[in-house]
Amino acid sequence: MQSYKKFEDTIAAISTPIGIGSISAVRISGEKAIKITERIFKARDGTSLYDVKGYHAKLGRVFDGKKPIDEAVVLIFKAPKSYTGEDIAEIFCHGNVFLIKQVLRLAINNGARLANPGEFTKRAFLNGKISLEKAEAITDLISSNYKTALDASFSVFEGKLGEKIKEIKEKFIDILSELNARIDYPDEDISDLDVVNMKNKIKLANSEILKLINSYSKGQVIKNGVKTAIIGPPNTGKSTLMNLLSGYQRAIVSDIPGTTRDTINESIVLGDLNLVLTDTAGIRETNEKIEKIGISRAIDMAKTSEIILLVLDSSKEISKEEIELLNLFKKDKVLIILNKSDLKETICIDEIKKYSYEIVKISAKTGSGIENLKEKIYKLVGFAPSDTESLIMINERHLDILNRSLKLSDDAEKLLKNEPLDMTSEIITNILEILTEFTGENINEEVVNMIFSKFCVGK
Ligand SMILES: Nc1nc2c(ncn2[C@@H]2O[C@H](COP(=O)(O)OP(=O)(O)OP(=O)(O)O)[C@@H](O)[C@H]2O)c(=O)[nH]1
Ligand SMILES: [Mg+2]
Repeated sequence: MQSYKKFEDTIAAISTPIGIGSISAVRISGEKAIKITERIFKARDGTSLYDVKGYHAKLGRVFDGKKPIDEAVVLIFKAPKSYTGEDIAEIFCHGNVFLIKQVLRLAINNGARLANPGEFTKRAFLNGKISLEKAEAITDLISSNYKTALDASFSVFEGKLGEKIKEIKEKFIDILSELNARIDYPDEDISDLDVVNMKNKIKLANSEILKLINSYSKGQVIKNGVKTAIIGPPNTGKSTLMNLLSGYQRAIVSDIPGTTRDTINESIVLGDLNLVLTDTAGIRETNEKIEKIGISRAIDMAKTSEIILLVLDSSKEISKEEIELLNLFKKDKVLIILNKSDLKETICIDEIKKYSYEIVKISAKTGSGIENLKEKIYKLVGFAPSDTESLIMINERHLDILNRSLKLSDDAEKLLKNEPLDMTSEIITNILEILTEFTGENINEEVVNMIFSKFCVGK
């Protein structure tokens, strides 16, 4: 049976975005939630909120003293059947910023305290309503800018990562019990430890941990997008490509070389992959002051990007400057785009092939070759569309837990010999303790506070 904590304060916050909308909500949670709401809200049918059952709503009016300020719906949740495990009243008003702030102020004047960031979810965690990794998945979910990141955090929220960790823990428990049987009952008639078999079991658990750790870099890619610079000489069609990928006329396109001066950013979705694109000034020798600044920005951008799309004009012969560009960057982050494939090909492809970059032919003007481009970008990033279907870790704390576990588990595997088994047993016990940090069962208060401080107010 879950025991529920009694928090002294009843907390309140605006739970909907601050802005104009059809409704806004104030959430009040704690022992006095209903008492406070009863002071500022009167149901139209005269029912006292104390008599309203959990999961039931009442239509009525919110009062500032004797003055009604808005018509509202109050939704009641009764402890322990609520998000926090406490009594909760949610007041739904019309979506006006001043109005909802006034309702919050009324709740506070009548005995609630303003909730800290993440405090509702923190109470839910401390009341055993959700595990820590699920609480974290809620922040990841709310802050996801991309659909794939949203899917990944939702699968953590649904408990998929928790299940995987449980499986790994069971593997270690199995190993530990075999070791401990021999340590605790040395005189009993138990067969000698099969060291090779035991090492294999540890290796298997290791490989499961490693799989999750490896998914983290993919998690970062889908969470933050891949920083991608579009660079190349002037007039090769960089801005045209930027516009094609963005789906609208983001950058100015013209046949005058040197059109783009500054860097231009746009986040785009390419199939299942998110790219943070930067279109840059065409690189060439120039004495023009502003253009020079733009070119140096382009080079800086290329250096700090994860991948570079180097756009060349395939209808022209390759220039000395282009050859210099080909020498400038690391091979594994560059994709050569031979643009203007709708025109007659003049560029000497063999010359470019010498540099052993990946090459793709497209026409940014007609859109031909885009599917090919997408595949080459996936390849360059090391991303497969099916990746989004497997379990992906996106949270840094989870990564840290798994890294620490993996290190110990490696040690355990190396250390394991026939005798003595005590050391290995101790290490495995440690791993199990570390893995428990996932759900937050044995985690200290400071860490809990740090995790919830990253939440937004009202969640
Ligand atoms: N035929 C053809 N023309 C293209 C293609 N892509 C771009 N262009 C034309 O090439 C010219 C230059 O295009 P931009 O996209 O402005 O080139 P840019 O590389 O951004 O040029 P700067 O900003 O000056 O560095 C424009 O007239 C475009 O219409 C293409 O695939 N085929
Ligand atoms: Mg341009």
